[in-house]
Amino acid sequence: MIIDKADVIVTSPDRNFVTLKITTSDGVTGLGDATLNGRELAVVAYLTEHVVPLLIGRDPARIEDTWQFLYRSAYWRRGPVTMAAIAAVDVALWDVKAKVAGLPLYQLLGGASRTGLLTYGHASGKDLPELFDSVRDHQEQGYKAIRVQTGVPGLRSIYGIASNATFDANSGVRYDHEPAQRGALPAEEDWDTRSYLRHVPTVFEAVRNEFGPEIPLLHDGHHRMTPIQAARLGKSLEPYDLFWLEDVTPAENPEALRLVRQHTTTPLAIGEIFNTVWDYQQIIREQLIDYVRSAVTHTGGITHLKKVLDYASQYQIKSGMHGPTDISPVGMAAAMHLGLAIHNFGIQEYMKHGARTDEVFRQSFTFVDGMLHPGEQPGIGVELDERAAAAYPYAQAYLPYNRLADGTVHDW
Ligand code: CS2
Ligand code: MG
Repeated sequence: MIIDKADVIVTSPDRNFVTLKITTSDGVTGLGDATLNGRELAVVAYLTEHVVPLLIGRDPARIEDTWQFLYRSAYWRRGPVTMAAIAAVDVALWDVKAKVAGLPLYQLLGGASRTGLLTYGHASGKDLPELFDSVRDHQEQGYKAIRVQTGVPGLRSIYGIASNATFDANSGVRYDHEPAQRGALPAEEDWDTRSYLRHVPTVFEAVRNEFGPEIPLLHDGHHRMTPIQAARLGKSLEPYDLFWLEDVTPAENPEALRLVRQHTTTPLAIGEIFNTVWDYQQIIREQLIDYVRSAVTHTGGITHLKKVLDYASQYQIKSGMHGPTDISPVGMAAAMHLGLAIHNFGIQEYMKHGARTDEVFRQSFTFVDGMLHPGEQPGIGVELDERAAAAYPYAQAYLPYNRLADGTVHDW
């Protein structure tokens, strides 16, 4: 059996998705997610122009060898575009291998280490009443753990607030916050860290008073604070016993987390913009994080992310895989198979996709009583309807960016 065909499929049902579909000489197909939000076409070009020609004629069963070949023969290594392209090939080959074996992928990764995957959803509100409604709405959907994002008085629109986002024009259903906005240019948002730092602890106090001490609560600082501001936020949130505080400070400088660790015991999650184990080496070795936030789609696939998580497990650091709407159902399914098999699973992020996305990607994974399960279909359990996909052509979309009051560009 050899790789006969490799197609790069771009579709935009509710948002842009890039999917690699590998077909073998025996007609077995495998899918891999290559969606890089706001830079989708860069990965399309990397795959189409440089990777697909290298795949034709290869033995699809040699996954590790193909990974090493794509990583080392490119000479230029790492980075979001390269690692998303390699991830798509990797997951598609694992999908093929599991289908050939007639098994759900998690069985090839060592079998199930649990009955399902604890999951968190995104509750948000520009004010407390709206936030409380959103928390209740997610509890009614079954979520057992909830991420809380709030508006900040004085700021027009900030990350994570669904009411700032879009309604599904067709179904009228408001699905969670979709940060990438269709259009020729990125939207500019405003930011002020001091008003945010004053406001957020009051919101968590109110949420705990309203919903009690048990419910696991998470928050995303979305890379916006300096190390000492991040340390202050972590400390001020300690009374509210967060499951984790995410991306508190830009992590290009791993030493920044040492200062945060010195001041707070609030658990830290980092890594959704990381792409290889090298991004994690120091912060794992120095025990500076508690959760690895990488997605399979952005970290070289199952082959590489499993190595990151195996390394993390030596330090009792758990997985907290990235699962927003810009990870396609293919990428989500791959994360679930890996999450079910590894020992050091922590929690899985899960933002539900829109109705049109569910039409394009037929999924066998389930979300029951707050727990995800990848299902028992051979492979990863997701199939792509190419006719439906063709009905939704690519639409330029950008993530917003921030400017401070004095006009300075700031992390979004
Ligand atoms: C976020 C994402 O889900 C998260 O934790 O950080 O929504 C992130 O903003 C997007 O994935 C960016 O594409
Ligand atoms: Mg995040």
